[in-house]
Amino acid sequence: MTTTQIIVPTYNECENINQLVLMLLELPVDVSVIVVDDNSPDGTGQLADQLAEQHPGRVRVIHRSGKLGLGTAYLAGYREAFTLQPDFIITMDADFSHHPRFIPSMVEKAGNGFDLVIGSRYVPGGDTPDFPWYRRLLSWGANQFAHVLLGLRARDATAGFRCYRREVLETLPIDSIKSSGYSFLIEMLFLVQNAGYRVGEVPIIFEDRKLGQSKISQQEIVKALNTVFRLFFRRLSG
Ligand SMILES: Nc1nc2c(ncn2[C@@H]2O[C@H](COP(=O)(O)OP(=O)(O)O)[C@@H](O)[C@H]2O)c(=O)[nH]1
Ligand SMILES: [Mg+2]
Repeated sequence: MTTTQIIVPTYNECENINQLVLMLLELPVDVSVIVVDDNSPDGTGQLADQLAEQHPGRVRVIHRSGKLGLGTAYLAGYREAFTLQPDFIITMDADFSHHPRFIPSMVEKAGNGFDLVIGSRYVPGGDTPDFPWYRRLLSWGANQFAHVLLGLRARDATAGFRCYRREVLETLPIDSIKSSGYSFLIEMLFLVQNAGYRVGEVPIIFEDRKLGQSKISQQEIVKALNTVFRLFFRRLSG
């Protein structure tokens, strides 16, 4: 059986973290979990420590001093995962928008020759049932930019629910990525596709979080546009 490390960045997810980690550990795939907590004021980091104590070897926690952003949280998680040499590395939100039930199909596809598998809202079978029209429009617009300006082929270029082949991640110049949040995800996909790796998507139903609050601001969208233009000019200059 293959091994998978799941990276879960957290900031104030005390209502979600316990249930999420327990659900992940019960999946019919060999997974372990790395929580990257940015000193959440609500005590998520302590809850994660308790989970690590209860499940030695299967749950690890990286504590950072304060809210340093999603991009660098992923990077810290990757670095820890590299030391454990799993076959696959998954990233996901802690809020159940990325539901654990989709992980087996993502891992299966990654095992069938795909270097990156995206848990995708925009392939047949995927959906965002809770999105009001303006969020659909915004998300559609962001993907149009990514497709037209950057030539990205994945239908869902901004999704954070991803399964990478570990060897592929290790070859990418990820430490050079400056952007965070949605921008980070677009830049990662840009690197993967341009290195000639194979990208696949499996459908997911993306439900809005029931507990806790979103930490991603509208400002992130503007930053993501910035990133798209920066990468567009990099693409133009070869
Ligand atoms: N470690 C860390 N995690 C973060 C940070 N910002 C957001 N997160 C986590 O990253 C995931 C995505 O954030 P979320 O608020 O759900 O964004 P949204 O899904 O775009 O609304 C969640 O698990 C958050 O707890 C951060 O600065 N540091
Ligand atoms: Mg979320």
